[in-house]
Amino acid sequence: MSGFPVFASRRVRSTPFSARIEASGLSAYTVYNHMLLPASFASLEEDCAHLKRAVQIWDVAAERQVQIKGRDARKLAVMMSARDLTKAVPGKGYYTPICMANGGMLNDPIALCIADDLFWFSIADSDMLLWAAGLAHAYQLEVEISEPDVSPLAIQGPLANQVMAEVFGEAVTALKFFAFDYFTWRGHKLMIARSGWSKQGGFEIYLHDSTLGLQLWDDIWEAGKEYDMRAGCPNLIERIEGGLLSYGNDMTREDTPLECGLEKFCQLESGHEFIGKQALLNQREAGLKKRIMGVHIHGDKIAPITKIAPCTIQGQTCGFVTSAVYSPDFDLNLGLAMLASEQAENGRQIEVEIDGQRRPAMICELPFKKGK
Ligand code: THG
Repeated sequence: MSGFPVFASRRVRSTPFSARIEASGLSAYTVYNHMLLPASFASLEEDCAHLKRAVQIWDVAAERQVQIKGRDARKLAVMMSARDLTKAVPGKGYYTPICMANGGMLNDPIALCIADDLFWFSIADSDMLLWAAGLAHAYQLEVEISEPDVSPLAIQGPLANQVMAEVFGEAVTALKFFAFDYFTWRGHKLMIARSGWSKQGGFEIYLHDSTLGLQLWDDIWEAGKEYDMRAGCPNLIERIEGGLLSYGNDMTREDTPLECGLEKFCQLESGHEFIGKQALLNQREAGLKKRIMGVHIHGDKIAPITKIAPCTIQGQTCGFVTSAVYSPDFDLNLGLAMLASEQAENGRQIEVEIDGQRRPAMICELPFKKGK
């Protein structure tokens, strides 16, 4: 990592919550969807341990919404999504890969059906607005594509229910996984979902007016005091342990959802037609050449990797590690790796080269399981 600060600007946008996270122990930013995304507070390890035992408030405004509105909104959303959204209902979110015609992944958003003629794609880090606008133009669809003033704020961790109930009322805790509903706060209608980029459980508030950001933060912060709430962010250790893949890191346009282990989010059997379907069917028929797996990297504790780490088996290249970090709970260096299918077998020994140093490593299934 460079260690140099990142300046905000019109291109590298700050968020409605930036002032608060910067006053709450932020130590590093990353950039996501041309916006600042907090990456660390006390330290990755301390943040991870706290996330697992208490509750955190996350500025995830960088998860931008691509809004598709109009008569053909569903038609476009369906065309873009590997997951079948033809019967998507208002009030539900659907995690879905988005592919190019060759099956390569462009993004892996949560598609939110707001109304029959209104969909949001809560996107990972790539310019999906351009793709949506290009398709709308090419297919002459009756839709408007925009990026609305919507800033997700996540409350994550085992005590999330308690904090949310205090601010929004007990009813919010009845939300089912990936469902959303509307709750009144200071006279404003807020959209809240049970979701978030951790395995610890929690909520995401889709704040629809950035001028309310600081007040919303302050109210939640106040309620969080008795629950040891801290400011946090998607945590590298926790998400690798849980096998949550990061677009741009673990999957890119070079990879298909099948290679990324996301087949269960692709409806290939039904009559659902979407961009990339034929390529995925062909790939499945021909057999996958590579697939994502876990790796245990032996030796001393590593620093998080910032570029791919080549993998070899008896001197032969067999793929690369895309993300890796030391996990205190596993007491192991854990990595995610894109590996040649013929080598991608649980228990197989390989070597991983990190910063010019070769280390022995072992391939394992995802998600990681303790004691294996
Ligand atoms: N929340 C919102 N927007 C987002 C993310 C988010 N946009 C960017 C990124 N994260 C999108 N990617 C994911 C990836 C995985 C999940 C959510 C968003 C996720 N997966 C569940 C899991 O793997 O356990 C399962 C999902 C399911 O079963 O449907 O939560 O986090 N607003």
